[in-house]
Amino acid sequence: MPATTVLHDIRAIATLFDMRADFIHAHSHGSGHINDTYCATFDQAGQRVRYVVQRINHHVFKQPELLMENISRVTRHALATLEADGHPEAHRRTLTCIPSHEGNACAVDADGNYWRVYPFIEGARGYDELETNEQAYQAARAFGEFQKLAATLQGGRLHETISDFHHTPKRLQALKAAISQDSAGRAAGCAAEIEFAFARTADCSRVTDLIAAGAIPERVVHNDTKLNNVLLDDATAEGVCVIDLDTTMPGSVLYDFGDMIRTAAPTSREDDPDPAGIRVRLDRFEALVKGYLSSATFLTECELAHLAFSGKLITLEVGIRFLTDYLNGDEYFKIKRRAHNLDRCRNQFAFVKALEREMAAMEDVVERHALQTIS
Ligand code: ADP
Ligand code: GN1
Ligand code: MG
Repeated sequence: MPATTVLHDIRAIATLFDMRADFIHAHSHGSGHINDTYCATFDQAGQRVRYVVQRINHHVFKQPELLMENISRVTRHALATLEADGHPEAHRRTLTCIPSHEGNACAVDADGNYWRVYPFIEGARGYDELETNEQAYQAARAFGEFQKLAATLQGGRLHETISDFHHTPKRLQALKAAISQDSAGRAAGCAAEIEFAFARTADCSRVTDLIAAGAIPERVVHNDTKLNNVLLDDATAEGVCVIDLDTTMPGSVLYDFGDMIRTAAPTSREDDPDPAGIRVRLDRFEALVKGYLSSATFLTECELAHLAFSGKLITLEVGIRFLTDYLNGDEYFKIKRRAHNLDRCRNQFAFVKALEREMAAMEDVVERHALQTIS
C-alpha cells in the first residue's frame, strides 16, 4: 500500500489507546466517503502489527459515544457468537474495539475529534469495483450472515446514529429544501436531475409506507452495505468481515440488499462522469441474490417480493443525496473535484434508468431463487 500524506498525528492519537505496542508509521487508507481512516503499523513484542485508526466524522455522526456503544454491543455479540460456535478465526471475522486508557471504545483528542482503533483485518480487502461473480456471491452472503447474527443481539434497541437515514421521502424533502435555499447557486444547472428525482416521488415512499403499515419488519441491519464495506479473503474470496458499522441500527433488509445491487451490479463505478452506457449486470445480480439467500434465510414474502425493486430505490435515494449535497455546496460527502457530487448523482440516476429497463428480468431472477426460502 503506498504511503500517502498523514493528515493527523497518528502517533499522538495512538497514545490515547491501550495499544501495548510502539508506533512505527501510518498512512491514510481506503476510499470511504465519511470517516478519516489510517492504517498504522506498530511493533508489538518484536512483531509488526497493523491497526486501523479512524477519526469518526462527528459532523455526520453527532453523538459518537452512542454510536460506539452500538458498535461495542454488536462486535462483542459477534465475537461471543463466533467463539461459541468454535469458529477457528473468530477475531478475523468481526471488528474489535481497542479500548482507550479510560476503557472506552473511543477517545477524544485536543481538537475535539473522536477516534477509535480496530485491529487491521489482514489477508482480505474491500472492493470499489468487483472482479467476479463469486465475489458478489460471497459479499452478499457475508452481509446476510451479519444480519442473521444481529438478529440475536440482546439488550434493547440500538441507538439511531442518524435519524431517518433511509427514509427516502424525507431525503426527497431535503432535496426540495436544498433547491429552495440554493445556497451554492447551483440549482439552475441541475434542472434535468431535479426533474428526474421528482418524477419518481411515488417510488420513494413504496417501502417506507410498507414499513409504517407493519408489512415489512424492522430488523437490526447494516444500512451501508456498499461493496467496499465487506472485506473478502485474498485467497478464497470468502466474505471475511463486515466493516463500517456506524449505521448498524434498526432498519429494513431491503436497503441493505438494495445497496449491494447499487454497488455490485453496475458496469461502471459510482462516480464515472460519463455514465451514458451504464448497464445492469444481470449475472452479478443473480450472484447477489444467490449469495444473500444462502444466508438470509429469514426473509418474509413481502421482503422477497421487493428485493429487485430495492436496488432501484436506494440508487434513487443515494442519487438524491448526492444531488442535495451538491446543491448545499458539498457539505457531507468527501469530494475530490468540483462537480464530484453532481457526477455521482448523474451516474446514480443513469443506473436507476438501467434498473428500470431490467426490472422484469430481475424480478424473474428473484422468483427463480426465492421459491424455497419463503418463511
Ligand atoms: P467510511 O465510513 O469512511 O467508508 P470505513 O470504516 O468503511 O470508513 O473505512 C474505510 C476503508 O478502510 C474501508 O473501505 C476498508 O478498505 C478499510 N478498513 C476499515 N476498517 C478496516 C479493518 N479493520 N481492517 C482492514 N481494512 C479496514
Ligand atoms: C457513504 O461511508 P461510506 O463511504 O461507506 C454513506 C452511504 C452512501 C455512500 C455512497 C454514513 O458510505 O450512506 O450510500 O457513501 N455513508 C453515510 O457511496 O452517509
Ligand atoms: Mg465505508
